[in-house]
Amino acid sequence: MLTDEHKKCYADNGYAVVRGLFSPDEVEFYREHYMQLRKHGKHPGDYPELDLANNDPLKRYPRMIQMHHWDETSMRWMLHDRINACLTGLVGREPYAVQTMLYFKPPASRGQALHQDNFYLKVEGGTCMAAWMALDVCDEASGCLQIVPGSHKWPLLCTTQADTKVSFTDITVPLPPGQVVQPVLMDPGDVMFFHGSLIHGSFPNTTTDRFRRALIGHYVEGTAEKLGQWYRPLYRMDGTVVDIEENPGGGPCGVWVEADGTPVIEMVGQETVRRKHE
Ligand SMILES: O=C(O)CCC(=O)C(=O)O
Repeated sequence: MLTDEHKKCYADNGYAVVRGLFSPDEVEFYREHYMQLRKHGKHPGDYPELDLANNDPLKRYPRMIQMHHWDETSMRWMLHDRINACLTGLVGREPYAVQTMLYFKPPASRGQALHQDNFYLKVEGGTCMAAWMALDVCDEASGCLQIVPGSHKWPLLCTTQADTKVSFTDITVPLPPGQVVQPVLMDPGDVMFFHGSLIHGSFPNTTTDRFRRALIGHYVEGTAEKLGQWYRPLYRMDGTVVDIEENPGGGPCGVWVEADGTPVIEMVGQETVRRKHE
């Protein structure tokens, strides 16, 4: 399942894609399950708020969050043995589980501006990690994930205003001129695992007929000492609850400056505190 190549890619680049971790039948089950949940109406934390009469496709198919608080299928997926084996194999220690999300990303919907997840989760003594499972074909037309390989070695950058015509969230991080942003092409059942400082996001779904659904889990490295205030309960991978000190945030963040003609990050800013993707 997890190879030395995955481990090397995670260490060097901040991500690893495990192909076919879930079977076509399993993926079909999850797709159907979440489409049914979406049809049942509003759920706590939907973003943006559900509005079936709205022209914005994201308002007709809002992202769901923290489904494991009320949906047993989501809890089982978040704590799944295969996900745990990959996360544990990548960093050498079992993580804690903290968040689930389902992106429907219907045709013609906006993406999500580039960001670092640990800006939100505020893990100290380690970082957060994501498991991002494709439920549909994810290509550039449907708005696949976009990443900056190696950016997991950067500190948290100070955020700036995002273009909300192409992103459903309103903050982003600046990149130095010429920085490569790489699409990650994925098939249903592939899972990408990534580090909490990896810069990632997605562009709009420009297709007229394809959803780009993704089931996502967020985790906290087992070494963690602190976690942002909105992320409770925190679970061990056996489903028992664990407590951890609260991180109020507001610490230093990095801005790009030029040193001898080369862009470098200086920690001269101060973080704002935001709940994930609000
Ligand atoms: O699925 C996407 O388009 C973006 C997901 C993302 O950025 C995240 O889960 O933090």
